[in-house]
Amino acid sequence: MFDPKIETLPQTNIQKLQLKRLKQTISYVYGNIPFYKEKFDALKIHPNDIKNLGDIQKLPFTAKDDLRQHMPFGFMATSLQKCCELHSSSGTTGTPITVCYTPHDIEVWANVMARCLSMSGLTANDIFQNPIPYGTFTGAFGFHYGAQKIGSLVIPSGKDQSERQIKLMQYYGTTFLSGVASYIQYLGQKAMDMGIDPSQLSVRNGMFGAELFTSGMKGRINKMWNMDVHDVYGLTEMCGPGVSADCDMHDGLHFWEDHFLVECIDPLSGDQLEAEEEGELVITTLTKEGMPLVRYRTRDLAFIYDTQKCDCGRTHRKHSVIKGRSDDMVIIKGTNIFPGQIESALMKIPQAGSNWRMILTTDTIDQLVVEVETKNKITSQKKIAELQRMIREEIRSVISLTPRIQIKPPGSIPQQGIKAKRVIDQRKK
Ligand code: DLL
Repeated sequence: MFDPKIETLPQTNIQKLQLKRLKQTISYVYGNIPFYKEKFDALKIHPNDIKNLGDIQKLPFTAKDDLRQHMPFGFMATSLQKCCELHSSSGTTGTPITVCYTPHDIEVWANVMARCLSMSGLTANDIFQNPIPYGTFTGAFGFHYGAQKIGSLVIPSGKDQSERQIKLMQYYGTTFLSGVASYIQYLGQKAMDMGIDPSQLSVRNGMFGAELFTSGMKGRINKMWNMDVHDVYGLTEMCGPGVSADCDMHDGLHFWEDHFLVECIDPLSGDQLEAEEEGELVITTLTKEGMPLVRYRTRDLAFIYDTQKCDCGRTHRKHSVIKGRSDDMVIIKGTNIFPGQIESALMKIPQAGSNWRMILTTDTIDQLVVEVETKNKITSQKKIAELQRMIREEIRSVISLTPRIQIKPPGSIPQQGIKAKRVIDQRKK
């Protein structure tokens, strides 16, 4: 463990620490962020009203739209002079969310990422390759800081071309890989195109996230690379990667409760849910200086585990793998569909590749088209038709709706940006 004392702190002590930090945070945001002062005043809530952890439910939520209305710096609790780094979300769904970090925020981020990475087996003996673009996206820096904390040798391969990423792995003997989940699958495919079997490289461990990451996809990466695959979760608004990650039990992601107070709510009513009930994760930062947030609605769907203890020895609670984002759910002919359901179905079919997308169109009624690359090139029309049928059946068994399936050659579905875009909605609004 990177920080055994804190990672195994008994739950009662964690909660005491959380309460102390929650009170500090609430006073801090009330005194320094006009948005919170106005909200709390309107609800007649004073920071002194927070007496136990349950009192958090008296506080208002913060939504992404609230942040957007105050971007770029309206949610800052410190002056920009006290900040040393800026990151932002890509802004694909609107105004980019901008976060400025003080040196203390960077230190906390490096520490939580070091805990995550060490949980997945990273040590000072590892050669750690970081194939994520270094930029305003938080991914690369989060991994970089965490791996350096552990003392690993970091190769900041960033957005080097895929062929070069593979060559670097060969040349330097990379043992640990990071990245955006879908890119690692793509990289493995690239290696094979180059005549290199990724399982024969020295990579034995990896930690990936940033997007939908089904167990089917994890299984494929594990087999393709012969590496242990770990999941890491996080979002720009909190720090970036590092809010939680899965340990060697591979059963849920431990979230760092000394820095983040995580709730799970019913997305419609806003009520807190019981453990094991699936809903939206809502996070309050407990130690942030630059841009602290209260009850931030992540839109990510998961549940919090009931179990207090994990066989890995850590005491921080766990949430399930992220099922999807509430805003990624699409409704077709009255059926709610999550991209994760489609991916899980596809991953069961060995001939289907890992790059796919769903396209929603309106004919006379809404139609769902699923485009799927094949793992290897298939030219026989008979085999293509058979694969189409298999995929259609598998998807229909999960979503009770019959999609149109388009089989695509390997590498033909365009990949833009850092994360895979799985839903293309072309319906007439
Ligand atoms: O994606 C931070 C990150 C980078 C996490 C690298 C892990 C690895 P944003 O660009 O702000 O930050 O996007 C955050 O990505 O709200 C989730 O919807 C999704 N996401 C992040 N990690 C996971 C994961 C980074 N492990 C948004 N599983 C979040 C599923 C994830 N979705």
